[in-house]
Amino acid sequence: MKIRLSKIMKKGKAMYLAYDQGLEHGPEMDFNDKNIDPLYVLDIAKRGKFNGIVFQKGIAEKYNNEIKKSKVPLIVKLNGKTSLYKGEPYSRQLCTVSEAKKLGAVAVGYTIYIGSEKESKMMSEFEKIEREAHKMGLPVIVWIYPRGAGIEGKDKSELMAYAARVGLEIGADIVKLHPYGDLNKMKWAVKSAGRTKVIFAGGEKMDDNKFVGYVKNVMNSGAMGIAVGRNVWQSEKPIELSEKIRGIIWK
Ligand code: FBP
Repeated sequence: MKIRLSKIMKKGKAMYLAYDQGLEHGPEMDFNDKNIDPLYVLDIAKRGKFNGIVFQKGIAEKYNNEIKKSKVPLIVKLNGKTSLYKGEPYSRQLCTVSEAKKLGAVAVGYTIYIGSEKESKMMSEFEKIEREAHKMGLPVIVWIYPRGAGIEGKDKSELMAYAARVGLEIGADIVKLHPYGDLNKMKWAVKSAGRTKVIFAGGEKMDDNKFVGYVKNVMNSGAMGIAVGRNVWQSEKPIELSEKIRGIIWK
């Protein structure tokens, strides 16, 4: 079956709005009175013309009518963990591909912590997800974050390229990376991903103008775009910022 990447990108580029931080970090760390409401963030995704919004299944289900009405493409994140979890990083599967599809997802996401002692468990969950999603024509986005015992003492930008390559090797359509190092290191990571497309994460909130500069760097690396969360929905002017980001991605 043909993988329908066109539903979550435009002219080979994309910007996604990530909103799974409520699970990953908790409300105290990332949210204020406005952005604690999923509908506030969905509205940013719509007005900011994002190519997809990333929700865990609970939000995708409880706010399903509004998501459908918004017409923002839904990407359901299939695994996750809280910030309270201790031990070797492991992000357990919480939703199946068919559940995500029933909720209206046009793509699914999954996190793998390469270097973790539990890496092979995540690889094995991913392998089943990838097969099932591709059978249904759904693209698979994999967040690959090097973490855990295996990465101690290793160079972070080399690990970024490794993460990118793993994305290609395991059959991901899009790999999401945390950026490390200068533009050349980011270019090398994009090259390492071959025909798997690369998006970079946004990271902790920085000044809006600084973030615009960061997005320029991301696009100069050859990446297809970004999957940003906090930098947009924590901004005082999220729509204005989204417009600026759009201007860079599709310049
Ligand atoms: P941000 O743009 O807010 O950094 O979001 C990107 C993201 O990958 C989210 O999807 C996820 O919740 C978060 O970062 C995980 O961050 P970390 O594991 O580094 O705490």
